[in-house]
Amino acid sequence: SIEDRPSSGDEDLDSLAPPVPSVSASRTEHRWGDTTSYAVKKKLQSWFQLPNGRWELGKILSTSGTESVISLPDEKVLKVKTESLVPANPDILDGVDDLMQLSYLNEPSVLYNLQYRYNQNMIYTKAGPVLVAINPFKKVPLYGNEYIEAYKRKTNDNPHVYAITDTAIREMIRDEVNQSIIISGESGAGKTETAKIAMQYLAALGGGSGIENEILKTNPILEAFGNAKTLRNDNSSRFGKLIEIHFSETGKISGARIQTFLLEKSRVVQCTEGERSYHIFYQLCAGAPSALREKLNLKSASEYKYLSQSNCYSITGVNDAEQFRIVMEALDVVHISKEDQRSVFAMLTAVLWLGNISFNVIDNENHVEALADESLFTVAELIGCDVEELKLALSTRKMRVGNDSIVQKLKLSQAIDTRDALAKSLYACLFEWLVEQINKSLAVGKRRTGRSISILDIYGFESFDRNSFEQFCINYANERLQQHFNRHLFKLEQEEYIQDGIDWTKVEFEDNQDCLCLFEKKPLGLLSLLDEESTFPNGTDLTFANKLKQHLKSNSSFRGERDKAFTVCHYAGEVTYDTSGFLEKNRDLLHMDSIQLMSSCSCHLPQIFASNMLAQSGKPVTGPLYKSSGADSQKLSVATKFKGQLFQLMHRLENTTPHFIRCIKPNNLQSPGVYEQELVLQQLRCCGVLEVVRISRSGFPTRMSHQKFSRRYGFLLLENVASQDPLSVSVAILHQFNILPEMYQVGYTKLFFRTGQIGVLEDTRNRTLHGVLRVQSCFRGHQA
Ligand code: AD9
Ligand code: MG
Repeated sequence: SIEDRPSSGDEDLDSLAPPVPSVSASRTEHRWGDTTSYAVKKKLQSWFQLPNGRWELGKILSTSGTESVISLPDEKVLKVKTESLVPANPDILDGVDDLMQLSYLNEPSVLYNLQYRYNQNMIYTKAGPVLVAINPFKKVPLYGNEYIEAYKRKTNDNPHVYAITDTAIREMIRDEVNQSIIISGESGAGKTETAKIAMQYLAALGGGSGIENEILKTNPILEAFGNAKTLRNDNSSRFGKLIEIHFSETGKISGARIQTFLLEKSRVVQCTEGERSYHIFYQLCAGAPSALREKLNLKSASEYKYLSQSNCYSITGVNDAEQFRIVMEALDVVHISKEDQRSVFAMLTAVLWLGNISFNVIDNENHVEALADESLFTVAELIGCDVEELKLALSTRKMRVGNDSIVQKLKLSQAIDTRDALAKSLYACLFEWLVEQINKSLAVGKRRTGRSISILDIYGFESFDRNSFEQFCINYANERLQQHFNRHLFKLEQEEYIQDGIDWTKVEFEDNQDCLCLFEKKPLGLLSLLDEESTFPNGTDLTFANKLKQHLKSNSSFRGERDKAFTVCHYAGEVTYDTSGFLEKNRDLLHMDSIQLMSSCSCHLPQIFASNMLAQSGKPVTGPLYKSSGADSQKLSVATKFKGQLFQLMHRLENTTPHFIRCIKPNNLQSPGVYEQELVLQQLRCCGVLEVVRISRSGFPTRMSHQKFSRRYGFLLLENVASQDPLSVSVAILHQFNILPEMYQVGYTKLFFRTGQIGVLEDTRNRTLHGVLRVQSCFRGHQA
């Protein structure tokens, strides 16, 4: 099949290019001696890095071997080392829409090109096969029906999420292969917005049955329950999401399936100053109608400890009450019954009231008992359990010693942990249940065609001052994704060249296999060691950290740190993790007493949650419920479950044609118009954008089998070649059209072309075909 990646467009620009530089994998381009000397010789514009790190465009006035004199825009004239100059592109290339078109591909030129476009609201730029999207942090006039229509009709060919989504649809139909759109980037870079924009386009093109509206309405619901304001993003997704949109034979949307990954549930009970818990809590408190408030005994957000601890209730520009109405409406659309909706709100309120339950010390051994106050009564009422049982579940633990069952009283910290674990569990189960209900509503009928487009919006790489278990999992997921990206854009591409026997100098790329091994190796990898330590009754975060240091010290991606910390060298940078809380978060235990409490509730949601939990741990509801540890050791650890989910995800993605979008955050202020070079550069580097462009540019992105090529263009040949084999016909075509030898390679089975080469042939073919058709229709006209 033809795999014509986006062409570099204006071919005349090629003549401006210096001699094609040798392919190099170095990240800094200073070492491109040959191109620098070319620029110096021609006295072209050149980039010069100021001591503060900013790149300035200078004009080379004179050069004497190792030293050059340049003039900067502010008229300043500087004498600099010639080797520190980086060639700049001619003005005519300002703001090209594909970085592949840059004559000089180096960091300052790429930064400048993206900034040039960004300043004019052109937030999308191609980097070879990858779409780069820079967050505008403001409304840009690039979306809506008019734009959708233009991309559909191909009258707008500027890079866009719509364009990449359009390609995905076409390739799905043409090749009968499932597609995926993989969106990555740091927190706040715009992944979720980008995913919604892609969904909009799919809905517009594949809509008609009404299911597309349901699919779009899942966004406000999942964002309400799974997003929160963080210091980095007012609407930060705290879960990963893959939405698989199915199409019928006629190209219409027939249904969808959502898979979510690892919700950050610690946020329900604990959240940093200035951040918020999940949006839905504030929306409910602000927007619930009075009848509902009364029924739930719902107060305002500031009255709940879980919400008040971080001292942040509102988000600039967001009306929570209004959002609540939008969510309620969306719940209707995805067929969550009114009764279920009421149960959902009751669970949410129960979680909030749980946080207000406090404890009294009852003996001189510091054992405690839950205070029988409004909080306790309301929780019991909302989940439908006996107040005494709730009190017992929060203040005691039943244990089995031999054949006897004994009751142990809890100390304050144990009681608080038990209470918080119940709150987290209730919320996480609610989230899962909701996704399941949505999936039921969106379910594809029995007539599956198996054709789908999946959109992946997963939390980006995170590196904070203090990094915990959540960042550990998130960054592990990003390593997996990065490998997928590398495999497709570097490895598979080059393997194909080599397999087909073409002349190719291998491009090196930052392989992250070592880091993945550090996580996954058995038995001495981060995940295995974490699981092992989590099952030891005496294991602590400190013993875990020490084990890592003991076993992994020789691994080049690992470094032990003082106390309980360790550092991992990720593809995107080094991150130091503090192991405090790792074991507990990985075990994620909910005591049997709490599960049993939930299964005894008269409300149906807690019952469902309890039986799901028991099913997951493979335990019967009856029978020996208590073990000496009071915990259930058969349950999969969080890290292991997550790893399994990721493997399954990768397996699914491997069977699709991927389309990559890299979102970039231009500043940390969430402000429009601010473009911080260093920040952008660091993101471009960590996802290998320059390398991708380089490989695409020096590679042969268009390829076609000898058969297909000879069939498609053979009729354009002036001499009759009907009797010849496809290879000879192909070669004859190449000669007739004067395709330069450096512009293509003949492989064993395919022809490989540099960007834009096939365009001439396609044009001639179209013109010829059109001519023939016109002649034919004229001829028919005459006959009639
Ligand atoms: V996180 O990893 O979930 O914390 P995301 O998903 O990468 O993050 P998000 O899509 O939520 O970031 O974007 C952050 C904010 O940037 C949005 O709330 C918008 O205010 C803003 N944004 C992002 N993309 C666009 C856009 N195409 N147009 C306008 C945008 N604003
Ligand atoms: Mg997001």
